[in-house]
Amino acid sequence: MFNLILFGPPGSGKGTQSEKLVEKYQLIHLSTGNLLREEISNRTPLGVEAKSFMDKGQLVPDEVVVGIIDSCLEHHKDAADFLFDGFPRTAAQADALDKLLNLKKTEISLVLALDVTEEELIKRLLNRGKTSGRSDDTNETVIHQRFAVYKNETAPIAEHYKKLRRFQTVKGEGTIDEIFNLICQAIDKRMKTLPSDLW
Ligand code: B4P
Repeated sequence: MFNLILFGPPGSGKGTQSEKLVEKYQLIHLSTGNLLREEISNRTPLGVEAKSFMDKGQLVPDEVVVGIIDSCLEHHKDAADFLFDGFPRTAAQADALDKLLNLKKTEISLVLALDVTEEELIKRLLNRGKTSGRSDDTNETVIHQRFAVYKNETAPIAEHYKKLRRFQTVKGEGTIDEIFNLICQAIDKRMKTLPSDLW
């Protein structure tokens, strides 16, 4: 089994690179951002609740997001390899993910963090906001709030994966293909060090 976390601040390219990675490595893509936006567009009660947090640049409460991931893992009971995109984002989510994977007798194989300067992130998000219809991308105050949440709540969980020697930083600036190649090199290297019956 191979379980990858794509880590990094808002706009670092997690979603963009995930699309290419799931195709190349046949991973099941679990993006909490996409799953939440799906709830919003279906106007479910969960979506209405999530929207009120996302529009302000805040994180959706842990129990909501962990519940979504739990049911997705349950839905893909027989699947082996997962790509977690935008999850975990808090220490409580990282802890919950360890427990959920433990129940499946597996664990995180690798965490890849996309490294992008704040200046470039702002440029990308405002640019995406022009076409995506995402209200959290059009307002620079909300974007700064998302960066603050990332620094305070998400970035610190890197330590958990560093202790396990599963954490690696990848340059997240350059063309999409250049970054994709760097990510693939890191994955291929890690796969070589895992016993073949584990992936
Ligand atoms: P997400 O959907 O995860 O989105 P993101 O972090 O803003 O963006 P991502 O890093 O995926 O960027 P992308 O590839 O699209 O989260 C949205 C919100 O949902 C959160 O703020 C939060 O409220 C909520 N949420 C999600 N998960 C949660 C959780 N676990 N717990 C609680 N709340 C949660 O790239 C951005 C733009 O850059 C795109 O337009 C792309 O085209 C462009 N781009 C990408 N790579 C590029 C490159 N190399 N060069 C130039 N442009 C590039």
